[in-house]
Amino acid sequence: DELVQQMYDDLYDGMKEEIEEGVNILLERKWTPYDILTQSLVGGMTIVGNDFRDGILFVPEVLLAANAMKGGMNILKPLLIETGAPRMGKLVIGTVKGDIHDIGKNLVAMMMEGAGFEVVDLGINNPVENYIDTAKAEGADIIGMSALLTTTMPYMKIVIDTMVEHGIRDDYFVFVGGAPLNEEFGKAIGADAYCRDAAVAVETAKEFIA
Ligand code: B1M
Repeated sequence: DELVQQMYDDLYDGMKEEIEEGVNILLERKWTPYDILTQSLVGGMTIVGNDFRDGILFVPEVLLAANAMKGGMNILKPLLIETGAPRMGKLVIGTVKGDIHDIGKNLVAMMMEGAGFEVVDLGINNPVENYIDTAKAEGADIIGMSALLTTTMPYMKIVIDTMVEHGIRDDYFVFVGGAPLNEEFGKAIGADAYCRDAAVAVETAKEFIA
């Protein structure tokens, strides 16, 4: 698709307005919000990620790309949420301490809301107390943690260990996700589930809550 190719280029170049326009055009063409998210936006960010890894793009450029992506996501958010689904349960989600990546976490939050879950978004760089205190105060069913760095993913274990220490581990389901994680890591740190992507997070939450 020519427009999707163009959007990959625009995302790469951090062109927020063009990305917003592209999203609107795809909506007019009756693409589903989910397909727009996964195919044009996440697809474009994967290209950015590869060139970031390879030293072709640097932090300032990637920040612009992230900002453009968020512009597109903001248009899709109300559409993903407008499902009128019955309330399913409550998720407290945040990116762990030391980590400021929030696009994947935002996507999970968005899709969970779309599926009828109540979502409390803690944002980025969260110490263990943020998860525990908020989950308690909000009466959450699920605690979700996101990490995008190999250096920050071990912090997820600190959160779970602290829950065990406080005798509250079994009060919540703990879901973890983020690009550097895998199934094995999730098991090793004692999470209830590792979620490969936002759609899997929704499916898993439904399984656990139903
Ligand atoms: Co960063 N960064 N970054 N970065 N960045 C990565 C993660 C990296 C893989 C790039 C690379 O080298 N290829 C690399 C990590 C290497 C590693 O640890 N193995 C990296 C690095 C090194 C860094 C810095 C250290 C760079 C530097 O300063 N030298 C720095 C660290 C800052 C910090 O956090 N302390 C840094 C900074 C940044 C920016 C600020 C510039 C920007 C973030 C902007 C923002 O988020 N607002 C950024 C970006 C954008 C990326 C890449 C390019 C894209 C991440 C992204 O948004 N992907 C990324 C490369 C890559 O991942 N390919 C990279 C799209 C998103 C939809 O996918 O987040 O994987 P993802 O989420 C998915 C799933 O993982 C899952 O569902 C989501 C949707 O399907 N999921 C969950 C995620 N969280 C979940 C939680 C759940 C469930 C599922 O809970 C239940």
